[in-house]
Amino acid sequence: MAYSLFSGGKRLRPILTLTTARIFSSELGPVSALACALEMIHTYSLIHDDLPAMDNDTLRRGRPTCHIAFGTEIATKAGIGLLDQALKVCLLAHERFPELAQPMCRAASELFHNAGFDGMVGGQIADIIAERIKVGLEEVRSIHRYKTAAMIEVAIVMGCLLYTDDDRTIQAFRTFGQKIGLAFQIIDDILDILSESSVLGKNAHSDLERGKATYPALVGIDQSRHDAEQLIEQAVDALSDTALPVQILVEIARYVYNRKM
Ligand code: GRG
Repeated sequence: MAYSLFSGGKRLRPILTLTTARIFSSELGPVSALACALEMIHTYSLIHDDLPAMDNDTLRRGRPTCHIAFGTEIATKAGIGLLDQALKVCLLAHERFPELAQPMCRAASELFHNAGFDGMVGGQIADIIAERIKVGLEEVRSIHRYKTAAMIEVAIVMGCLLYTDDDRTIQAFRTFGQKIGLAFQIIDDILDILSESSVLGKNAHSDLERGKATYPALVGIDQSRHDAEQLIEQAVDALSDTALPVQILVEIARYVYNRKM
């Protein structure tokens, strides 16, 4: 669990949670617990995604994948252990900050909702099925939405739920998260084609080797870049009505588009 959790990674999701929270407050203790839980769930998903029965990858975050380092049995348990730990961190934080019990509960339940069958796990199952049948762009977009964007969306939404219950504000941040989440996966698919394992810290060209119907495989790299850029602009637009100091989030959105790993 520690090997994978502390082996680096961009920490994009917890950074999004904390950056969003800082727009509303300088008191980040309670939301930090949620950000850590999110990164634990994300790390478990990477461990399981790399397993021989899944993508069978050997490199992750610049190091041998968890099952290469410890074997499939231990890696499987490490993933489940991180998911358990995420729940424990949320429950302990809930106990430690009783004055925030209600919004913490709402944030944690949205986290586990988006991580589960109605989010990341469901998207991963759709992705597995899509490898066995022919799928088009709409299906690929839907897979991206559940498999990847759901966790990025909840990263942002958790960052505001503890500080506001204004539905319009929450919806603006939610839209921002959904849009950059979709752009993130399109860019990920482009990097899988154009980049190298040594830069990515994970196995490059794996989608090509598996013959996966990715976004660039269906519409080409230029169109994919264009669509990702449009999603980033739509994300930035969604925040523009909030009249909040969102500049750092806007910069992170641009990073999602320009990232090299
Ligand atoms: C068997 C149903 C089933 C699930 C297996 C849920 C799951 C495990 C995997 C989730 C799917 C997944 C790995 C989505 C990909 C999202 C993605 C592009 C991850 C890489 O995120 P980065 O680039 O990684 O932020 P770092 O290492 O920087 O944190």
